[in-house]
Amino acid sequence: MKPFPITFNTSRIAAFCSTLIGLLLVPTTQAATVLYYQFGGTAGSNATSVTDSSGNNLTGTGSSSGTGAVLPQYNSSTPGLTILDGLNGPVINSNNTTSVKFENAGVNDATPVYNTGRGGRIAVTSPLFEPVDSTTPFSFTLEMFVRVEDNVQFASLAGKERNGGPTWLLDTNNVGNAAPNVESIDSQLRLRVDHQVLANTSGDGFNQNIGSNSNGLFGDGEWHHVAITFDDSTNTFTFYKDYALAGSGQISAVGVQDLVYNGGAFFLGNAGGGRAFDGWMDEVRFSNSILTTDQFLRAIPEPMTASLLIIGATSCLLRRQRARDHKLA
Ligand SMILES: [Ca+2]
Ligand SMILES: [Ca+2]
Ligand SMILES: [Ca+2]
Repeated sequence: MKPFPITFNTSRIAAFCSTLIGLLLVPTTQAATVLYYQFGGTAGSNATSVTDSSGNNLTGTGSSSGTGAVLPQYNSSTPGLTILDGLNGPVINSNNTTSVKFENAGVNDATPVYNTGRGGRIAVTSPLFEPVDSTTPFSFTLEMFVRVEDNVQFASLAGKERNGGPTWLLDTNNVGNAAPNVESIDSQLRLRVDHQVLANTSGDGFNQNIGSNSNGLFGDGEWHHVAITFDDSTNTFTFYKDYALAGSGQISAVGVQDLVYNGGAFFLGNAGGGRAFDGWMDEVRFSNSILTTDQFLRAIPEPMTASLLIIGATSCLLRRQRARDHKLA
């Protein structure tokens, strides 16, 4: 019997090795969803225990604080029945029938006040929101669909708590008003970053504000997709609204030249340095890398798609009308 010929193709072996190394390296470099709250629930019921669809089981706990404050509740208003994982991406939620509604109790007073922290929130504590140590690169993306009911001054959307404030907080700047008893005409995306040394509750780096530009207005009562990314290599936050850039800013030269973590909660809707949000949130997702706008969650129908459909239908009708007029002439 002839021996089976064994030949070594060195280029093939090299290719195989590089593929193998690539596969082994992928888990440490691949983008991962840390948390994803789809807010599936029964409309009208309290969101006391919020399911995480990321696979990490980061169940959120609903709570409320302050006079007249109520728990966040599931609500039937949503940005769309279908949610896609990225532009033209796969369906990630095929039955999006509920969001979560937050109430600011101050807004409902007989004499409304638009800057109180009396409201509901959802929070979870997990090391998955923090770098393993100070040398570990930790860039991230936070995104959500949001709809404002009443424009509350400095309302907290989402953040990560640290001693006495936030490691970072996505909140809002009131537009066109500063008086507490008058509702602002709009809300503008803003970040607060407390990057003073961990032992301190104030000092260099404390309460740095980073504003979005005029594209960051979202308080018109409609659903919007909003997102921030943090680039750990440059310490830069970037804002997006409805998939368009809405400004960016670096952490200031004073204080710790990085984000400062201490194991505090990741939270939505209230506190952590901001006031109580009044409106709806849906499909909140936190990823441990910088996503591109094409990778952000998409809702069908998008507000943009709906208006394009109307424009399309109107132009069809006009064309038919013109054709008819032409025949008659
Ligand atoms: Ca939902
Ligand atoms: Ca309200
Ligand atoms: Ca950094």
